Amino acid sequence: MIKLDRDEAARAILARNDRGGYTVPTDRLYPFQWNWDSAFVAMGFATFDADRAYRELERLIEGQWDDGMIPHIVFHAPSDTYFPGPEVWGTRHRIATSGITQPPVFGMALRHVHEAAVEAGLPNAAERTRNLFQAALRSHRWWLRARDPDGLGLVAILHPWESGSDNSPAWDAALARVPTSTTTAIRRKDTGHVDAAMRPRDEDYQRFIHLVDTYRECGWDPQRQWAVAPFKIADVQMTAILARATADLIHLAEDFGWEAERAELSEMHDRLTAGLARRWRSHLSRFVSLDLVSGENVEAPTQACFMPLVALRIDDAQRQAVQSEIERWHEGMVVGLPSTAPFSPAFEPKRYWRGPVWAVVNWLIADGLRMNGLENLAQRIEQTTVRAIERAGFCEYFDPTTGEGLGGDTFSWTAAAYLVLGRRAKASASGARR
Ligand code: 9WN
Repeated sequence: MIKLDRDEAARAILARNDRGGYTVPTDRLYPFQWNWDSAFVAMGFATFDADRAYRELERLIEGQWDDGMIPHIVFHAPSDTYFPGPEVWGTRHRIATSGITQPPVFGMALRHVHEAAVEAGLPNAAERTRNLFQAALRSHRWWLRARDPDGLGLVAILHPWESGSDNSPAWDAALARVPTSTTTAIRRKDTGHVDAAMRPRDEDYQRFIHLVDTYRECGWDPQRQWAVAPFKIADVQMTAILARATADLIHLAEDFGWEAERAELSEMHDRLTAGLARRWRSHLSRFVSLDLVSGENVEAPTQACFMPLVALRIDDAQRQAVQSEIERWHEGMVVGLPSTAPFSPAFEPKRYWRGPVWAVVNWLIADGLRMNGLENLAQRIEQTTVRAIERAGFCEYFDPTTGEGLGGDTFSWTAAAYLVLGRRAKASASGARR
């Protein structure tokens, strides 16, 4: 067998998961195109093939709804290895899609891909960026209209799957109020691919599907869904990613001299960053989401609490607090950042979003730490992520207490994270030697 170097191995995973211009997260377990996975994957492709990076985003946009929403799954081609498939969602887009969305990393990816394409001298980069920019702008308008109708400066999720952190302890209290009854028969496929102990529980799935049934009965109309949603959380992770993506779109609008778009995006950005800034809780050293059904703060210590760093400039006192809090989360861990604080009673080091480390989360958190002058911590997170992948492979996630690779293997976004963070880790190591 020919031995590939790790960058080649990462590129080979992207090639292997390519289904014709879009990339599945991994074979069988996730056989369609997922929204935020594809944004990270596009940035991974941009390290060696800017044309293919654009394709990833263009194929995702084939699923964009007329109202601007970019769905969390685009079902380009049939597969019976995943539940819930298109028949459960019952949406009416030209291509079958799910009816909910996912974190809008898209705008961030677009700026990244655009810059790589310009550097590579790719012909028609400007035109492709312009088309995708308009799609991103439509989706950001959707976010504010559909998911912040009361102008809080925070966007809400109506389903845990939208957060991308499906069974995070952050949702426990809110999800407990969602009934377990479903009109759809639940036929889980995930536990046929991956050990059930590393996945959400059956009860979580009942509630997940109850929410899908509820929104399908609303005909996927955003206003009706907002009115009846039994699960509605103004999420700091989602808002932070949206605000950051908005800043990246502003950057592109400035580059291209699109003044009207720049002004519109700047207004959005001010609204979102003001909303986020109000969610800091100094006694916790973290940002907290807001449960819009109960009116309570979501105080569960999860990775989401640090995500606002990708969008905000925090002050000195906050910087010190974040630094010591993140160091506390690393105590006794082989690899950080755990998705749930190890000192929390909800911490489970192998169960999906209740403890394991996710390479793409670390990518964002390290970006936010660096933006806020916490370079050493950013480097430490990047380097330990890269080392975990080198030891365990391109796994879906990692046990923070042992570094063991878990969940699906040959994972596209882990390969993409390796390509991007591996370069940064090498650059910071050579900077340190100079
Ligand atoms: C539901 C594809 C997706 C990721 C999510 C992750 C997981 C799906 C699932 O897989 O969610 O969307 O069926 O478990 O939680 O972040 O985008 O990799």
